[in-house]
Amino acid sequence: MKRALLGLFAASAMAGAVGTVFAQTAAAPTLTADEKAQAKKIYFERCAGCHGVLRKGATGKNLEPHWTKKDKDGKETSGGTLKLGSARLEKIIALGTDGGMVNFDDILTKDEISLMAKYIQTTPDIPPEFSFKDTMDSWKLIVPVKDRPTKQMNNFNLKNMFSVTLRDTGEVALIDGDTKEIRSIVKTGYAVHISRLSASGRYVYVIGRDARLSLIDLWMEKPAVVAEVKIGSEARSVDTSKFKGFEDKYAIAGSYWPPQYTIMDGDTLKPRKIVSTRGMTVDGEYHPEPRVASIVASFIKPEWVVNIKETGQILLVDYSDIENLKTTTISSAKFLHDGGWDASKRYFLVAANASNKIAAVDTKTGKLAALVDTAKIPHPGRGANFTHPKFGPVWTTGHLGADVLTLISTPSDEAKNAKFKEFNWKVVQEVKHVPGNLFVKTHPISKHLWADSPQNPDRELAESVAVWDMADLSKPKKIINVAKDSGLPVTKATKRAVHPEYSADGKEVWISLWGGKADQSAVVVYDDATLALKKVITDPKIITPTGKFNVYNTQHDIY
Ligand code: DHE
Repeated sequence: MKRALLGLFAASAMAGAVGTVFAQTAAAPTLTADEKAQAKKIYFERCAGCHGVLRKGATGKNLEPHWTKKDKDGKETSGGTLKLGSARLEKIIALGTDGGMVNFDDILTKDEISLMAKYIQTTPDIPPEFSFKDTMDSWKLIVPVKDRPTKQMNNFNLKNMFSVTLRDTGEVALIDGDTKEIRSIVKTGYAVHISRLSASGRYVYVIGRDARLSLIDLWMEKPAVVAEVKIGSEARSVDTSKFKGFEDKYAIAGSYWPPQYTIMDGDTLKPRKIVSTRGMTVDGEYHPEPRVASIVASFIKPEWVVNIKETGQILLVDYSDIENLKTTTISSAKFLHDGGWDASKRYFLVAANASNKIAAVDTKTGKLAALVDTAKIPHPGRGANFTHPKFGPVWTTGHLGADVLTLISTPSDEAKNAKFKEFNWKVVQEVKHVPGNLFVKTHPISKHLWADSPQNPDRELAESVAVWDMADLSKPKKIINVAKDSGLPVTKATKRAVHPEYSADGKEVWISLWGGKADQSAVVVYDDATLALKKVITDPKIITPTGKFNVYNTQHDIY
């Protein structure tokens, strides 16, 4: 069965068509209360990430009734805009589009598809807000600080522990990087998304799509959740305070709904402050749902870089005095998503994905350093830094929507790299890959650059990763079929090879096989120097592994 190219990350030229007035539309289809409740649930689980809770569009299309319903006279166009209606919507939901919408005919039943086609012609529901009191009421301190160990109680090499997202079971597996044994499986939020580390490396913060934030203490004999809080109803990002003197002091988590970020105490998750992100886009339009995309902690100032998706505003939030919070607002480009530091950790590079740009912020001066045009839909994860033989330090992003990896020259360590200044903030090379890439990765001691392609419609490519020799990128890349290497039985669902992550010593690369919801899957480990298969970590509990976060590399932002 075909799976459209961009999968969950559908992109569109219609993105962000906010507030347009269209011709009078026909009455919306009616739904019973039960149908509406069912459709709302499906929308939250499957659609909101790309199209937005208010359906105003971002990575996915605008899905408001002025566009999804036919006109009163049944016309399918208005002012040059294509109108949809039930039959066309059902087809799009079932089969996807060349524009990037995923096909859902292998996930939803025919009745569910028809229900969703009707639901998105109705006026979007506005979900409730989430106040400071709601956040406080949800807060659970499971093990108070005074009852926690005062030293590490296990003999694990915590530096080389991996927090592995088990997406569809709402858990993370803590896997020992030395022995490859599962040390603990911890219940977290719904469709758990990312893990981040405290500055000390003791605490793991895990955020679920349902905005449940879990704090795991790695010092316990068996690492477990010691605190939990809900920071809204939908979320994707979390980080901690990493500047000297503030280590492990605060955590910050960003929500998609309501659009706001929450600052908490780092060791308990006790809420301290909530800040709304509603406001003006870089184009000067008010946006009611500017979602918080990536957040990263600066090492050179007590600041977080908070990227606001729909408005394209990058916030530098100074946490040195959270009662009197100071924020620098930097205009970049709309649809900010994921990103990472350059090698010097002075510049943060973030994809404005549906704008086909990378924005670079200079966190030393608090100013935009550059806005770089790239190929379609950059998706760096946190990117990959290395020294290019001709262009000096570069930061790399892959693309969901283009068949290249883009290398951007960065000024990292200006004194040492003055001779490369003329290239700074330019795309110095595009390396041929395949579309449907999500993550790239390398390590300071490695000579290899790894890239996945899990969203590629070709099963073989989705199940493989590509590896380049960074000393000579013109050499043919090596393709590794991770699904075949795993030795797991072939099942109906594609086993998408996703998210390369290095071990703490930079000698191994771990790749997840993101298989079907009911399929036992694996994390496959390769030797980075020889590219030989080293170990297949599998277990009945390894279901839908996706992101993996090595403690040391995540703690120090090594990539
Ligand atoms: Fe992610 C990072 C949002 C779908 C795996 N993802 C991020 C970040 C954001 C984001 C904003 C950056 C967080 C940060 O650095 O603070 N992701 C979204 C979506 O809105 C989207 C497109 C749709 C959705 O409904 O959620 C989405 N993401 C996915 C997936 O389907 C992936 C592939 C599998 C999964 O586990 O859900 C996925 N996203 C990841 C991973 C990272 C991530 C592994 C962290 C990468 C890293 O190395 O730091």
